Amino acid sequence: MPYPFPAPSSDVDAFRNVLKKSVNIIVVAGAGLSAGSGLSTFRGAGGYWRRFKATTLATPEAFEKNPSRVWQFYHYRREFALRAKPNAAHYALARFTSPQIRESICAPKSTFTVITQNVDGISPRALKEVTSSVSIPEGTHEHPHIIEMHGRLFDVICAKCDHVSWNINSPICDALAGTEKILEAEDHEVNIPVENLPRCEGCGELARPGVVWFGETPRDLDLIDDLAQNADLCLVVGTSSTVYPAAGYADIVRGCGGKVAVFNMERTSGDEDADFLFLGPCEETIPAALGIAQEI
Ligand code: BJW
Ligand code: ZN
Repeated sequence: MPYPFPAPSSDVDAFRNVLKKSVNIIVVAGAGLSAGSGLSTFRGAGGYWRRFKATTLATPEAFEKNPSRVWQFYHYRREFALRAKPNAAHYALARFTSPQIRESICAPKSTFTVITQNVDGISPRALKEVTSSVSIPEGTHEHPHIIEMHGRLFDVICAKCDHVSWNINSPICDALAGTEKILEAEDHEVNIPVENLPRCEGCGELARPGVVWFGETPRDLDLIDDLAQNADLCLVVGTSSTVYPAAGYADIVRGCGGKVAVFNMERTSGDEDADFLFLGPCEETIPAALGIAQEI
């Protein structure tokens, strides 16, 4: 046997045999899950907005320095996400949430949780859509079907009093209207006064997007740790596995004796340790590996 582990397999039948024995299954998803819906990823060629690296705008410091620019970035992404449609990978994962569908594919009484780093709200939307055709029990606070660990684009949080409101208005405020069409240089940058940016519904102070920036604590970490420690299979879908703590969940699963399957367009950090590696667009590889046809 090669040292330290054999190379990951891309054998779908072998993967299905593992699924058949799996009781607690988690997915750790990233921007690549929504790439097939037309959304940009964070790293690589697509990871720029105007001339800025997306990751440099996803920080509390960037917001403090230039809330107008950061709000324009998030307004652009809100507008895009609102109009984007779930792709075949979102739908396959949503359908897999149905215990009836898993019954013939996984071990009896299996559980399935999608832990997504994405803030675009497309996975919850796909889940809502498929519940009209497949039976899915309501998720609960303790056992949600989807955990949006980096927050949600459509939550707006007060930067002062922490009041949270769900807001899908398009545009979110008059001053941001049309700025999503400005795509290039700094010359065209509109500087919106803070009083015209989104404000807290409660206290009227400046509000911010309800997402988790670098240096902030992701949501539901205790719940996710529990899920990872008890998982016997982890599907790592469309993430570069470079941002922690999400990048560490596959290791936790493996450390507790579970298996890991990576679905990505390209080789990513740590995938050599995975049991399975399915290279290609996840909107093709996920439905194929799970054996779930798109029926929506
Ligand atoms: C396809 C595809 C297709 C394309 N099909 N595939 C060591 C340990 C712990 C923490 C740290 C550490 N070192 C540093 C830290 C801190 C930091 C960190 O990890 N930094 C790294 C850069 C090193 N982490 C944090 O600050 C986090 N907080 C934290 O650690 O708090 C402390 C704490 C921890 C634990 C307990 C208690 C306290 C917070 C991280 C927040 C990240 N925020 C962002 C922005 C969110 C809002 C927004 O969307 O704007 O999250 S940054 C950005 O990166 C975003 C993403 O969710 C995240 C991950 O990116 P993702 O999804 O992987 O995207 P890409 O672009 O990198 O990859 C896409 C992949 O898809 C590629 O591989 C493509 O090939 C692939 N792909 N098309 C399949 N069709
Ligand atoms: Zn407030």
